[in-house]
Amino acid sequence: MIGVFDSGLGGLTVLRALVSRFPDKSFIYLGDHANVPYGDRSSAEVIDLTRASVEALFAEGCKLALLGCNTATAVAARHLQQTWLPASQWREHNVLGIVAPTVEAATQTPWAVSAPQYPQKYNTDVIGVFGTTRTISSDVYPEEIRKRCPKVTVVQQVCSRLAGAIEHEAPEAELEQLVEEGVRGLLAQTDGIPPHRAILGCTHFPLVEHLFRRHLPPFTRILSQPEVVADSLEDYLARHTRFTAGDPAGRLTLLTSGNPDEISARAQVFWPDVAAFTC
Ligand code: DGN
Repeated sequence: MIGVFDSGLGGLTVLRALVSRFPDKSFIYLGDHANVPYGDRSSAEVIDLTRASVEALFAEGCKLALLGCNTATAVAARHLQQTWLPASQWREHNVLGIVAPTVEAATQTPWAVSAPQYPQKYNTDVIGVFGTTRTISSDVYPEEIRKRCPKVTVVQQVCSRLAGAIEHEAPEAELEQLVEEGVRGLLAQTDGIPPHRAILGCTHFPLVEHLFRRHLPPFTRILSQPEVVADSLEDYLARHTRFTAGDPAGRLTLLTSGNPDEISARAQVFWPDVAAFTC
């Protein structure tokens, strides 16, 4: 079984893409709703909470845990993979993050300098990254992007309240205001030059992608992190069959550290037929 983890509901955007890409695989999702949001927590807290959730997924029978959370990936993935896992009872298991595949996709295709829809006057390589405070302050996106494309300009923007507002079902107008503030903040750093492509570097943000679309110029390409992660996992599973060998086919279990009834109701936006979360 493949475990997918997020601080809350955001990772369901990733899970939805995975379930549709791998209908025969079985997934257990764990949302740490008792502790969401993670974005403004200290690194030590994010590491501890992420490790506890990964252990819970392993204890449920997952051999692979995917951090469907940029904050957890930015802060905890390397520690879990390189320090904690090898010294733990789970050393045959693995933890995957979602930043590397996102960076790979964002830097893969030829630069928009040659894209006809991109106005010549903005002929500069710019990638915009929107994320939580912790993800942005980790600098993981600019560092990883520059390793692959040293000449690219990476502009980052914290959208500190957005994930929490999405999680707690804030009204659309409030969400739009937060998105608009984020886009304005990003453009203010580039003298108004819009990014060629934008990374919604928080798995909650695809739930308001339409609002980012509304406030970003039409020629800015918004990267779909859930699809990119599904592509990357497909490649990984083809090379590492042992993580899913012998699994039951097509099961989906949703777990939460929060209130199962409340979360179940929200998850039905994604899967109307998924009955309930278990704690
Ligand atoms: N969805 C998470 C992310 O991708 O960063 C975290 C949201 C949060 O807990 N603030």
